[in-house]
Amino acid sequence: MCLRSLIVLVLITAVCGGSLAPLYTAQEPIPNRYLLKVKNEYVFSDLVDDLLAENERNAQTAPGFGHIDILNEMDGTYLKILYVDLDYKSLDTVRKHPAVEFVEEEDGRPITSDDNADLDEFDLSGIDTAGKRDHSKRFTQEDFELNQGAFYGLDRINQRELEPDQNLTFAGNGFGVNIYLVSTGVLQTHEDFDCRVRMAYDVMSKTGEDCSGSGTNAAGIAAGKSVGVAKAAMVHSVRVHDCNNTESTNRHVSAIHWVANNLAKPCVVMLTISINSGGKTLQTAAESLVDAGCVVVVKAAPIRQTYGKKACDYSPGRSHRLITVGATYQNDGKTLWSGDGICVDIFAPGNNLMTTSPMDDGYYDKISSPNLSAAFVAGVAAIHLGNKVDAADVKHRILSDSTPCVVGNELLGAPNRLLYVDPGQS
Ligand SMILES: [Ca+2]
Repeated sequence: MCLRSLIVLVLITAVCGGSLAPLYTAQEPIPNRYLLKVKNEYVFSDLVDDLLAENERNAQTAPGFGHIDILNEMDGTYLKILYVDLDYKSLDTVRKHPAVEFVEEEDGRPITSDDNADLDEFDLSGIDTAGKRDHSKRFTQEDFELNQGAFYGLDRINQRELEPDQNLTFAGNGFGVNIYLVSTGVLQTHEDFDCRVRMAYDVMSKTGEDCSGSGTNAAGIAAGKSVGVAKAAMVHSVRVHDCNNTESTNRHVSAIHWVANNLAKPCVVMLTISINSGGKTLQTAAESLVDAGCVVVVKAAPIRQTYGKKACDYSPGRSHRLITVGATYQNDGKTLWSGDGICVDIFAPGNNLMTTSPMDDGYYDKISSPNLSAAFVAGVAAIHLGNKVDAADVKHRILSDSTPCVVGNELLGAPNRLLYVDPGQS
């Protein structure tokens, strides 16, 4: 083919918009619902105008056919997403638009961050209590003393050896650092938070109340004054799960969009969501928070579906730009229910730990959850940020500080690193 013909072909292709943006499918798609990732360099409103005009044309030429309804506009500096309802006639039109980077079907699966459900199949060894809440008890000082083992996480991460030394101190407290917890809400008034939890945003326009537990449990480990790591950090609760634990990708992306547009730095974002198959938009959204200057922490995989599963199969944890956390027992072994494989960045305690309960102000839960492992890392990230480590360097700092070669059990390619933070002066 001569050069001139080639140029003409390229021009025709460009003018006709011949290439289709990738379409990512969902396991259980909601009919007609799509998330459109808009290229960051494109003027968002221009795309909206084009789609509205196309919808108008279709309404006039073929009523009831080819509709495009815009349901949610997320136009941010680092993330531009449109949530739309459209029929198949308009799908290719949308995919051909030069502003559209990719299209993903909205997933209708019930997805949940509540990892504390009934999980009898994991309770195999007698030490694995995943999903068994020693539920919501008002612990007395005596209870705390009798349950020192439930604080093994705090004790373990500030020392290299397995044998606990009862020292739970850290070189820093995360003062001035903002932890955004995108989850089920947080019991703001709990005594262990010392007024450091703020109801930042509720995607469902409710009160931000935690009716599930994952959020309050994770907030305790990340920032509780007695059960947590960053004892002076602020927690901004962003609620995305309703009380039935139903949710949608759109809702999560909306929450992430809100965080990106409202964040105060320095910032750590912890997401308790983790979905298998698909999740391209969710992963892109989570990565946009790194672009915005935050450290982003997620669990390796959800507890219910994890047995035998790789972290790489889950979004957003498969992203190498986030910190993806696997879970260990008190003996440093990887838990049966932890995600593993090469997409894990680090391991942290996650089994049978004491943390704040959503039930009432003075109540505590003794639970197991991969969200708790991620919360330990979020707390340590907050300590580093509070100690003026640059956000862009925090992941490297956490990985290089980690204790190597102590995590037991088959890791299936995951790096053998256990979370470590300096104990400081005790
Ligand atoms: Ca210790």
